[in-house]
Amino acid sequence: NGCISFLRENLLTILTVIGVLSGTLLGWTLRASGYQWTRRDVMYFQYPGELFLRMLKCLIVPLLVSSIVSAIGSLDLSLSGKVGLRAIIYYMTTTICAVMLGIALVTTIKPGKMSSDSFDGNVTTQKVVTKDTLTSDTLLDLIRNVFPENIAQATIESYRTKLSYDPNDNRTVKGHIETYKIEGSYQKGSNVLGLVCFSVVLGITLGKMGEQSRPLQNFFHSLSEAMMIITGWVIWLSPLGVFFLVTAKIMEIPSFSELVGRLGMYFMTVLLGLFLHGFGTLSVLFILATKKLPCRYIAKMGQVMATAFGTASSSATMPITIGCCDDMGLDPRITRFVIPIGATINMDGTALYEAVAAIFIAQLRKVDMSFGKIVAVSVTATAASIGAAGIPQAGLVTMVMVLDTVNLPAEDVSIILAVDWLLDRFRTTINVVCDALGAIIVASLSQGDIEKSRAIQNDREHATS
Ligand code: DAS
Repeated sequence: NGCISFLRENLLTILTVIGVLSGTLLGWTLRASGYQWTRRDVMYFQYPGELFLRMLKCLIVPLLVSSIVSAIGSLDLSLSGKVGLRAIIYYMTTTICAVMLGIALVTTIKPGKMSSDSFDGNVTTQKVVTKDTLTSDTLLDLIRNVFPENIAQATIESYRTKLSYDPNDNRTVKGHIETYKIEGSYQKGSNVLGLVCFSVVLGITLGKMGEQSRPLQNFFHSLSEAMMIITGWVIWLSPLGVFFLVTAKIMEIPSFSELVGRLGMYFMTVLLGLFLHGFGTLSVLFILATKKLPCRYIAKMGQVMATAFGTASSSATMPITIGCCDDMGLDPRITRFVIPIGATINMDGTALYEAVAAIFIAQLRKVDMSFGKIVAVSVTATAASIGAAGIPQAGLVTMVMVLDTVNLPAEDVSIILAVDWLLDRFRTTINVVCDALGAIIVASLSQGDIEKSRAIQNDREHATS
């Protein structure tokens, strides 16, 4: 009956993993059938998965705001300051370690030098954009198939209506990319960052207001609990949701050959980095901070990792990460403070990937990476990971910032795009594991302060009663 209790405890995780695997199998079979699937066919498979993703995304804003406000509001100011400081120190330390590890690996393995002959110079050739292969109206998809400037112009020209750009607009592709990057990140990413800042300030204000803010604190606390209950319902759709998302993605991707061909070494370098960071750096930090082994906790994160891998969105996985930390018995005030902020700004996997990818492209183009340029890549990769939204392939958009730093054309993101859809899943999983381990570390480091603050609160309540 040990096995039965294991199955019962991990039923949803097992079903979600089966969803990912069967989605991969079905997607592969559909591709292998040789039938020319059009964009519309892919959408039929993608749509149920999109619905699941949107359900999770509906939870993000109310859960993020209510969790942070109720968590900080319920902690006394000195405690929330200490918890916040420990969280920020953890985020910066792990992200910088991830970038350093990525740079160490890519400069020793040198995947770009190994692949450069197979790219034989014309490093940015991709298949022709046709009406069906242009997966959506965003310019990012155009980057996926981008050509040298002049042909890209022709492509935009021919799809002006589809891309619904202003006919008098004569910006170059780079100009569009700049706009897309700014508009794109504004629309999708940084407003979550803005919400986090607003929630922290509101939480601090409620904490300062004391009893006067009790009704508002109760409102946000109830809203946070309500969101977690809804998460408990939505989470049961994960197996189906990730099944359709993965099937559609496998059907849609341009090529598998790049996985083992020209980008094979690059792919393995990023994976090795993510693995070493997740099970090396993070584990060492965890043991130093908590004097416990992380494997026991990581074993309980199956559902979180499976959802992160299936959705490739750490923000969409955030409600499930909070639920997982609750199940581990962590103080909800810490998890609702640390996880939402971590899901927004702490993306170790993304930071490592962007550093590796930028230097890989530089190696392909035989651009020598001076020490100064490597430092510049480290700084921008860290900043880009903070700015990246927790949505699928957000790391690709902010990658443009890192390429700019080493004067590489923004269009070069197309070189690594063929394998980005899969690397995105792995780096999102590491992003989420890092957030969850962070909550455990901050909770254990703050244990003493929490007990002290609880004692003070009890004395205060005894005094008033
Ligand atoms: N998919 C992003 C996330 O949700 C990571 C990335 O694109 O790099 O964390």
